[in-house]
Amino acid sequence: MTLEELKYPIGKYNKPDSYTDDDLKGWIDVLTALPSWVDACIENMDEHQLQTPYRPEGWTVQQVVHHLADSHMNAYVRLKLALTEDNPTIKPYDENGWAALPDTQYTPVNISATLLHALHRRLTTLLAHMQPEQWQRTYYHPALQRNIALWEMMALYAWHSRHHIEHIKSLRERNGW
Ligand code: NI
Repeated sequence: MTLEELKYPIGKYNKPDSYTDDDLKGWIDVLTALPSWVDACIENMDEHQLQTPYRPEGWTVQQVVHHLADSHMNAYVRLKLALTEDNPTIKPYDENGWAALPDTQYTPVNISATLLHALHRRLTTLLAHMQPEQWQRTYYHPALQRNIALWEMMALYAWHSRHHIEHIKSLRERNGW
């Protein structure tokens, strides 16, 4: 496998131009399933396996799982800001910096798995009660320098969920774990 294939096992994120109700449902289904996918893909991993990078120079399995929690906590805050303020400017964060902080190193991976269950329960409860017009609400992403609508946000985080799950699954497959 090339480094690019290891890095982007499901391909890079492609911004959709539009969406259907079925697309939305599919993205929300992914976000609903993600915590259980995390449980399944780290099941029975030992300490050595959890500390193995999913690719050369890449994050370890433990860092990937904690990163999903970091990223999706930020996403949840962005969603709530966009639902309650007019096109708020959100705060980007240094994801590699976060992944290098001591909580990522010293917190057992199952803590973030549990966190993701709780977080995604609140996230998907909120999503299930969105009014159709609320999907058009936006936030401004200063690093991307554009507005992101909430429907597109769902496409992005559904991709993000599958992207990182596949990192762990493909590492396990390659190693016969
Ligand atoms: Ni990520």
